[in-house]
Amino acid sequence: MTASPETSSTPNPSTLSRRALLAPLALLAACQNKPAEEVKFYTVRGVVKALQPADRIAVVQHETIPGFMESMTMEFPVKNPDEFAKLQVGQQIRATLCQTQKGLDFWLEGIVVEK
Ligand SMILES: [Cu+2]
Repeated sequence: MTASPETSSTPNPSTLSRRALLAPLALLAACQNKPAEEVKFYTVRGVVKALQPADRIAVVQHETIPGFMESMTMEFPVKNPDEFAKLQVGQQIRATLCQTQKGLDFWLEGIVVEK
């Protein structure tokens, strides 16, 4: 028995710090990946009326969202920069509205341009 106790059990410090950095990004990546009890999902259809790139907000005139909201025009954050970049005023879109259980945070993702 001459195995060194150092080799297998000592965590690599650089691996640990990388994990610490990546974990929050992974949580933001997609609401579908969050635990089911934390986020509610709704399908939203509507027309993009305005875009606010500084805050990555899309103003959308949306249809009724059953169980959540009547039709209205309102601001939706779009967390994913790539998705926001594809939006244009006048587009008819369909998207998933993700809302944290406490209702303090909501955003659109999985945006599909229908027209
Ligand atoms: Cu609304």
